[in-house]
Amino acid sequence: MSSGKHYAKGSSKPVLPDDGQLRLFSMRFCPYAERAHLVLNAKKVPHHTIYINLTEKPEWLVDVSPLLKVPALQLPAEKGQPSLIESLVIAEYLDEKYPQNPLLPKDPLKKAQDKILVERFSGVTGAFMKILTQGTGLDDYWLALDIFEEELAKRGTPFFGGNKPGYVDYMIWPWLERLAVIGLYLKDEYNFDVKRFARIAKLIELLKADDVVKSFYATPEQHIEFWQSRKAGNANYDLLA
Ligand SMILES: N[C@@H](CCC(=O)N[C@@H](CS)C(=O)NCC(=O)O)C(=O)O
Repeated sequence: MSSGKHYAKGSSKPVLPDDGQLRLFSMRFCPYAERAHLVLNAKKVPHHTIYINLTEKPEWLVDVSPLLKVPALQLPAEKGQPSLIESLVIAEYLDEKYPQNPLLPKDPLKKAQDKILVERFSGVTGAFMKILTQGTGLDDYWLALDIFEEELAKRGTPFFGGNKPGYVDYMIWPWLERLAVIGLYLKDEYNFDVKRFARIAKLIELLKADDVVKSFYATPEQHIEFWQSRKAGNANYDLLA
């Protein structure tokens, strides 16, 4: 449940039904929060979404997110109604708590390897931020993405999770969704090499058709519009509301 509108400073805390459902504190264009949306949707876990204006944060955000970041996931059915933060912690918690449609492998080694792979994705996320904020870093982006192309070749499956999307696929998807944003942003300088990234290109196509991904998708044009509004100092959080 959510109107899609972002709560800002001065707003009173939303009054939600006392139904024990999980509460996800999010921001519509945050790739880290998107991870949590994807896992909740992959497992069809009923939940409430509370969108947060991150420029003018509501005073009550600190009650659920001590570092004032999203995502934060509040667990109203647990004693003391604790909250979790950090997208990867949230994803792993949800995967363990809701065993339907498991995302991480059960085998401890394979599970550790998937988690390492997602850690290594920080090369891509770091380069992405640098490109959008400083206009440089495209070569570093491709070098970081090489690791993922090679790993898909090694696994020999369409998804990192095998024949269906798994933990790695959903954890990296928010940035794959935003790959075309780099194209819109850098225009002629953008040199995505379909041969070098044949498997990643195919993975993007497959994931775009995945119902879970479709449940929380924004177009490159929408992403760039949000990004430009943010850069101009008046972030349009409610662009899709
Ligand atoms: N490591 C965190 C990163 C979360 C994060 O940086 N979220 C951003 C929005 S995309 C945020 O809340 N920024 C607000 C701030 O830093 O004040 C995670 O994986 O959840």
